[in-house]
Amino acid sequence: MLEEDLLVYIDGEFVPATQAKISVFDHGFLYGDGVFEGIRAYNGKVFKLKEHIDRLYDSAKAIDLQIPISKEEFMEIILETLRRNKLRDAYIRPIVTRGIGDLGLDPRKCGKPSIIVIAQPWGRLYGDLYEKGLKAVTVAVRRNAIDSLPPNIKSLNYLNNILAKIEANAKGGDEAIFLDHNGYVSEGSGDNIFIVKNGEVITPPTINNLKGITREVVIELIKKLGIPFKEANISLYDLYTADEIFVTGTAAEICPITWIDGRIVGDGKPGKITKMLMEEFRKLTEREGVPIYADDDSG
Ligand code: PXG
Repeated sequence: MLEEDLLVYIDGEFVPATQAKISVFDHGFLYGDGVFEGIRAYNGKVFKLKEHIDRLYDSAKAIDLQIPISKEEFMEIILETLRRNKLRDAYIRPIVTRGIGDLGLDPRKCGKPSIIVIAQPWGRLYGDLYEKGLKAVTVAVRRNAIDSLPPNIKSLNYLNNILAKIEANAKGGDEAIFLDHNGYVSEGSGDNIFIVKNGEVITPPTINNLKGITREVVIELIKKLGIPFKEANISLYDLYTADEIFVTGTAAEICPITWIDGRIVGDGKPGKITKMLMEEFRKLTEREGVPIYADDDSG
């Protein structure tokens, strides 16, 4: 559903959402050849803007795509897109595509990359499941191998994740949990995963998953609160015997998992450490970020 009066940034112009279009010859469309980010604005401030822009440029570098503007210019375009749409709380989707080419794969034949920024109002991704917890299912489809399509690249090709989501939907789950090709837990279809066991929080290293910005923020919070923490490989056994499980992501924020593959997690309710982190995260997002409006004195 398109928001009729929403303005979308495309290559230097702000166009109404209904007219925001790119060429069918853009390799972003033909091959998923491009990169993107998902960013949130809370209370008139963009949360972790620089970190998201740094990751966008790293994703682009990894696929040998040169973004034709500076990071500073990109951040200003994001802020201006929010201003044009008079948004204070929003989900922001910057996209960089390879640009218009021919029907061959070769990216060298593409012209200039296209830069798109969509910003729209946003509620809670999982609705009332933040109180109840998600039902999660591990899926048969494995996370992209690190030596074929590294999961660290936030590319426009999300079919691996969509296949996982289709499988989770079919199995009656709210979210899919990926294993990697070695059988280690990787991440959710659009979020990173954490477990709590005997008071210690554990998350997999980012070799087999996206280096989540929310994941980083949550690790900082855990350390600040003095909660024991380690990065370690996680197995199915670890998932099934965890006291608490939660996922983290820009869209998902922090969301508890209370059911996995038919097993009840802990006592079936969001755990104590998960709830504490959810509260601290909420306070942080209200407080921190790059102000959108110059005369904003609310924060
Ligand atoms: N893993 C994957 C595969 C992701 O796509 C995350 C982890 C969390 O990263 P951040 O930096 O956001 O903490 C993501 C990002 C959606 C949706 O609709 C979610 C993402 C991207 C695009 C859409 O749920 N998550």
